[in-house]
Amino acid sequence: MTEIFVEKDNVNDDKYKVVTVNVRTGDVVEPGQVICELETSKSVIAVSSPTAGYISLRIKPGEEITVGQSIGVVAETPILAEQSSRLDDLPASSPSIRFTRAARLRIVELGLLEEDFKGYSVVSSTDVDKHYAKLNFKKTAHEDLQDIVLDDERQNIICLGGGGHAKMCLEILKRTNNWNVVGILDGGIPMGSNVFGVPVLGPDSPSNIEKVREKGVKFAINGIGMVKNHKLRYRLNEKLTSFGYLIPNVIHPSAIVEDSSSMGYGNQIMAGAIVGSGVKIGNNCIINSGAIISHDSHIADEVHVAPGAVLAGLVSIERGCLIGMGVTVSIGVKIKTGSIVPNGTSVFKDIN
Ligand code: JB3
Repeated sequence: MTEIFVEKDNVNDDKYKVVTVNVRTGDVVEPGQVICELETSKSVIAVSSPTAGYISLRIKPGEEITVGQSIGVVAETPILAEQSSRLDDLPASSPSIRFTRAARLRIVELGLLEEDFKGYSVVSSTDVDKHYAKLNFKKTAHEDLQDIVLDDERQNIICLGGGGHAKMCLEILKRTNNWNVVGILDGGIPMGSNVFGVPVLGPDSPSNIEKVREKGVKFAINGIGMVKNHKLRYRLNEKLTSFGYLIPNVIHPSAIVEDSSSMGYGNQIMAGAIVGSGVKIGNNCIINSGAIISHDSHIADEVHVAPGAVLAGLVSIERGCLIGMGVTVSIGVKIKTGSIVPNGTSVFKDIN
């Protein structure tokens, strides 16, 4: 990612006024392409893109900006551009740690988490690179991922994460027999080990994810659960799609999914779950073991309905909710975006 700074145009001015902004976040730019124009005390100057890539600018026409200020970045992928544009709106993950802007951009770029820097007081981009290097991304016997064994008969798929939730997903993939899981990317498990016989190939660094894709693996599964790792699960979904992976729905053979129901992609329907008539499910949801979603309910994207939760008919669950184990939700109730409903709760009225 290349950051774009406002350069000094003349000795007098420390501030400029933004006259025009010629691009929108996510647009593709070429080196030298004029991305905005700034009014100085003497003239109007053009600011051009330092390199090619996907742009994200954080300035608006009429705004006053300061010399030396960072006004945006040019990133390798639209997702990185979009993520960096959201950085300023996101509070730092820990109030006690001060991240430089370059460090926050580097964390996004390397697919790390700000939470990884517990114990630091100030984090610079050098600290981020050092931390990344420590994750021995470089010196690995699996650098070229030569352990990957492709299968011509079945669909080849890569799994991100190798913990409890991933194990449940791996067992469903094995049962449905259409899938050859080529490996697991998880930096927290020793490389060269295996989970249910599936080799752990290394961490999910952008280069590893890309290499697996280049080997012809089109499909990926997000094996990270959604109890404490919301952000991580979202980010991995975005990462996978940004590298062009298809994320299939995975349905345990013992689950009941009525024909009249519909769902998007990347959903995981676990053992004994019931998806009733006319139910609509978005993308990247987990309907966990034995959960019941009754008729005509709507489940938006990135929702986790935990084991044994029971939703009556016409229930609406908005994006990013966690419905705890054994929760019951009464007919027609609406639960707003990002709500966490604790285990065992009985919900009789809307959660706003
Ligand atoms: O409640 C139920 C039935 N299942 C829970 C599930 C929904 O959520 C389960 O009990 C856990 O609470 C949780 O499952 P998950 O996410 O598999 O958690 P855990 O067993 O702790 O495994 C997390 C795995 O993610 C570990 O192997 C970590 O090394 C790995 N991990 C952490 N950060 C990562 C990253 N893997 C990748 N690829 N990328 C990361 O950034």
